[in-house]
Amino acid sequence: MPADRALIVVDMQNDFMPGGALAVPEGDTIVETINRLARRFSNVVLTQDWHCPGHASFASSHPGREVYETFDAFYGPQVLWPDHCVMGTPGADLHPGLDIPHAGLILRKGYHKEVDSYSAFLEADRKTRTGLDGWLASRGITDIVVCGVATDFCVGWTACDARHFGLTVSVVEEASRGIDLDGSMARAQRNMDIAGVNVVTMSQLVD
Ligand code: VGL
Ligand code: ZN
Repeated sequence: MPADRALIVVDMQNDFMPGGALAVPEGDTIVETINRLARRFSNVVLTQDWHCPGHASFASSHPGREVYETFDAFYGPQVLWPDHCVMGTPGADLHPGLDIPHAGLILRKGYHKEVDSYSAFLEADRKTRTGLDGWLASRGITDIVVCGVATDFCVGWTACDARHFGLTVSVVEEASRGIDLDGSMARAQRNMDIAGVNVVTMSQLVD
């Protein structure tokens, strides 16, 4: 894979795996596929959803509100999730089967208490940058390939925001899995299409 490309592996953490606090169906079935994919890249970024206790995206932080309800946050609608990926807990650890020792960056996001961050580039206020755009730019990386969980939340938002920063973006279908909450999968596919994200299979990626 050329040096101007990077693989972004999104949120492959225990809490998003079957049995975890916010399980993505079949989330664990893509681990080996991602390991295989990562061997084709010299530049790999791993992301971790990384919330402080009492984070605003947790239903438990809003007395009287239920999990999966939408909350009117200061930056717009926010889905209220079960407590998940609390910083420093085993649920926030990367899946133990992930075998990507050459990953150059582990990027954590969502640690500001009042603001969520599905995207690895921009927090939900749509202003605060994580710094990933600069990290990629300073290495001359112009193309990214995105995989992981969840396709309809963190993968999709990361892919769309990358387009905003002028990157060429592909999402690898068989190396990603979604939650599909109230049509979120169809919505994410539409948004990626509008943003110019290529949804590809592994065999379509050229080395
Ligand atoms: C995610 C919901 C809440 C994700 C993170 O990784 O897609 N989804 N936090
Ligand atoms: Zn989260």
